[in-house]
Amino acid sequence: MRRPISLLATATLTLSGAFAQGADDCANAQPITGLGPHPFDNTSATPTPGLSDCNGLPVRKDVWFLWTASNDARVTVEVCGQTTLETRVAIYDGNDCNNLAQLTCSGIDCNAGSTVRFSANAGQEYLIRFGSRAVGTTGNGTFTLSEFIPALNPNNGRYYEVVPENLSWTQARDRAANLSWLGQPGRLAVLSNQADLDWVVNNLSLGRPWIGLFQDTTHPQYSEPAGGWVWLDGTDATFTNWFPGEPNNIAGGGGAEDYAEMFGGGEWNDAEENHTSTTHFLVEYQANGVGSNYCAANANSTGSSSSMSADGSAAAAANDLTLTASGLPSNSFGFFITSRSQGFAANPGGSQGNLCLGGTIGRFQQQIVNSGPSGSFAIQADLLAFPDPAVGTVGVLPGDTWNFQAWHRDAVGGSTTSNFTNGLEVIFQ
Ligand SMILES: [Ca+2]
Ligand SMILES: [Ca+2]
Ligand SMILES: [Ca+2]
Repeated sequence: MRRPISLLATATLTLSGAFAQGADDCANAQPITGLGPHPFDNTSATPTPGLSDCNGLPVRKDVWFLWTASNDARVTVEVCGQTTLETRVAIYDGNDCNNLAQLTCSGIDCNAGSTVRFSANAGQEYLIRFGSRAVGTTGNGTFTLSEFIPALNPNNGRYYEVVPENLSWTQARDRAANLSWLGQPGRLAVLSNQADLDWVVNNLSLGRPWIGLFQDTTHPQYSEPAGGWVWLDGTDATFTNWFPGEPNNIAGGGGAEDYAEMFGGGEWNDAEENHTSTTHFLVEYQANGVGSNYCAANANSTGSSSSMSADGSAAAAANDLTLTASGLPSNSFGFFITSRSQGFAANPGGSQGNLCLGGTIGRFQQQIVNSGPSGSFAIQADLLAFPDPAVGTVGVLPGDTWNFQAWHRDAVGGSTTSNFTNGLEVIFQ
């Protein structure tokens, strides 16, 4: 356990002023709370014996803070632009200096400073450690604690976050899986259609991140350099956005390149697992949606399949349900259909897609919608008036199960056809 700060030690520190901006020893870490800027100064600091761990890089002449989180949050510790000292920062879980559990560490993100991000829980303590990168250097500055909110892509309901941490692809994959947002686990981003890729390129500052794409050398279509690439959701990479000349499977050290990174413009490169130039990783959090998908969709003219999702509430009394179809060809007309029964019919009426509904199928027919440039459309479904051909409209009741799909126009090889999203089952409460 961390030693309690004695009154004598506190008095000594205050009188000398030497470490008023961070304590030299972990055991006396300076308590801080709240967000915003905090000063640090390691001018008179000494190294922590035997502790130099920042992904194998030293944190020299370190000073320590003990921060208590006031609420659950993703928290960024930022030093960029706030010091001229080349710093490194490491974050440890809890206050046990004899058994330090490092959460994250960085030192790569800007010329002098660094940025790290970690998940904090209300009331818990975290040790923040600052030090110099280079031998013989010290200095001062401020670091800023701020709450980080992942960005919502309204087209697919997923949240995205570029994590500033220089890990191998495998480490990044595992780190992402241990993050969560709004109760949903993270994963390296699956960018399996143009719309999802365009959104992250247009809305995030990407740096140079790993994405959730790798080459499965046991895949039946595996061949170098382009065969057998698979997303972390288990789907084959049918849509790709390789940088010209990539993938090339030519690692700097002569090794294989089986992991995908993304450049700032959104193009991909195959890289070796421990590619140190890949300084970030892109995490997505699953949509905090209503219902569960069933029945696979066929690929449409985008090269990928479209998907059906719902947001809002599964409580019938709330009458708050938004139906969304995404991953569609742009500027295509479509509408939503619903039934109490699931079913399966391949290529109904010459469609390229699969009908996943059975029984009596109703169509939200006043609401023909267009997918526009984003390739998605959505409607607010009125739970008081669901379409039912047998009786006109019916109200949704608690305990009801309803299934949804979207039909849409598509253009394949110059001829006009149609396709369907996958199915979505919602059990109302
Ligand atoms: Ca120290
Ligand atoms: Ca390869
Ligand atoms: Ca390459």
